[in-house]
Amino acid sequence: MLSSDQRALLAASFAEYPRQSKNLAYGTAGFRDNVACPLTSCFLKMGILGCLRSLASDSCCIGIMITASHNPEEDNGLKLVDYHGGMLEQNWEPYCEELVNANDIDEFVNCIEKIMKNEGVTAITTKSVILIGHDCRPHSTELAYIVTKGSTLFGGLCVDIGKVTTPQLHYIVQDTNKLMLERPIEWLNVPGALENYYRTISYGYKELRNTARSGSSKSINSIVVDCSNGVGSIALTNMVPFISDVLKIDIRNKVGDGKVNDNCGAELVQKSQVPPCGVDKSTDSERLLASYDGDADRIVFHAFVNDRWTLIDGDKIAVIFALFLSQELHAAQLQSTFSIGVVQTAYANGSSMNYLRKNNIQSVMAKTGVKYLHHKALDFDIGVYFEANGHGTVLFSKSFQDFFESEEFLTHLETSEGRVKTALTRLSACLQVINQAVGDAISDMLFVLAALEILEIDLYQWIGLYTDLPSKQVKIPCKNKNLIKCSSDESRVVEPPELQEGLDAAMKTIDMGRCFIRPSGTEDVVRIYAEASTKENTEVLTNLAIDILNKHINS
Ligand code: G16
Repeated sequence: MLSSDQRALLAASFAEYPRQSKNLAYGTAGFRDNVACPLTSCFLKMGILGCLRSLASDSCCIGIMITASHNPEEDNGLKLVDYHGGMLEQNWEPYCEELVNANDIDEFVNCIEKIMKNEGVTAITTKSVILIGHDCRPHSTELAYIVTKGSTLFGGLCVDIGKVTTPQLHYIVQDTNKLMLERPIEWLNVPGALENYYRTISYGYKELRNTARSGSSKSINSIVVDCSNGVGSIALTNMVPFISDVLKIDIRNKVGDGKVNDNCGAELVQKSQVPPCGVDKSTDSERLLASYDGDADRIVFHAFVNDRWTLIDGDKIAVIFALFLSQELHAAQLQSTFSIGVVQTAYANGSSMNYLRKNNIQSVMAKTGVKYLHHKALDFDIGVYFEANGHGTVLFSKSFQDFFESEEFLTHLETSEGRVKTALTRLSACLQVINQAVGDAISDMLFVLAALEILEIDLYQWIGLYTDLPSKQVKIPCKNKNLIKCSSDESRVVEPPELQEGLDAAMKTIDMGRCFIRPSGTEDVVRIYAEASTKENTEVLTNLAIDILNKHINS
């Protein structure tokens, strides 16, 4: 299917960027490794794959984000954004692995031709469109250039939109493809799409706040944000002019202040349960603090209150989202028309699950990884999904969105009064402030602030909604993490069975003990999570789990 000229071009690039020394796996969120791997060949090939995906989806644009997100600055990677704005469809992941791990030019070309045949791409044309975004790692710009090379080699129109957050790229891909159904590709307007991102989200936030009871003493009008020395500081700085009249944002750990994710950011704060550098008990006491990760698709909150530092993780964010949306759905009298549910993972603290249950909010479990949570959230009309690490958003079903865009809704809004009218206005504003494409630290932050204000829940009440069971997470380097296979929601180890038998026996000895082990999909480690009735019990259970892991896998 490929012409001899095309084969010759591919062969030249294959020689210029030799294959990395080891096999790479498409993990929890794309390819990710130390740049010394080297990753250049992988990036070139993903530029080509992006073209194939675009050609297979009627020339819709595809996004490629250069980032290793929460990983150390020395790592890099890429996340592929599919034409609908979500993560790459999972049936394309094996193609990615096959291309990236092709040993020679023949395997490489065969794989391209197989994809073309399977996906109905009859010829390589100039009709593919790729949008590239990148984070602020020192190597990201060069890697973005290599992706561009791969795409242009395949005749693709490749637009490097520069330093953006991962959720901004998802948003722009989603937005652009909606418009491209009606307009030709020449209309592609990246600055306009970015402007639309800031305008829409800030508009929705302000609309929501306008419906809050005025003069509430519970309003949170200022926030300190740790941007993990990452690209989130650029996006947040750009958002400030849109909202500075109602919210004061104090940005810490900006690009250039230090290495990406070094001693700061959502991953450190949530996993190690410590405050980041750049915030201080003496100056930041009793204030709401937030931490983004390196590409700003995660957020957790925290605060120095009553003389101690407290984490407010993704579970507590999910609870506010769910309480607010459920309250408004009922107030709008739409609870029998539209369903609502929350998707969490095995990392969700047991107390958050109990809290949701007590408040009659349905919650279900998914495997770790946004792509899995996203998929389950589609089962609801309002699907809130959140990982404890702060990655999450809300998905609204097509029928929900259609209703709020319909003539019927406008009439209903005009004729309704009082609490029903307010609830309809609020739900409609949620469609603006929430980035439905993917978890977004900026959008999540603004939504949660507005929701807290409307619910009249202050910082102290939010922290006290329920008490987290003491928990601990550790990561253990492992000789071969792939020996471990887990159940579909990753709460149990399936292989080797002795590992789970050991964990079951350990849990029985600990009051309210729960723990699980799973291989990471983004780092070369195995993760252990443990929770129990007390901090001491959690420590004991964690150590038991480490011993069991070492005995069965690392010995
Ligand atoms: C990615 C995924 C998240 C996942 C995290 C850790 O986050 O998008 O869903 O929770 O990796 O995954 P693992 O435990 O498999 O290493 P990010 O923000 O790093 O892209």
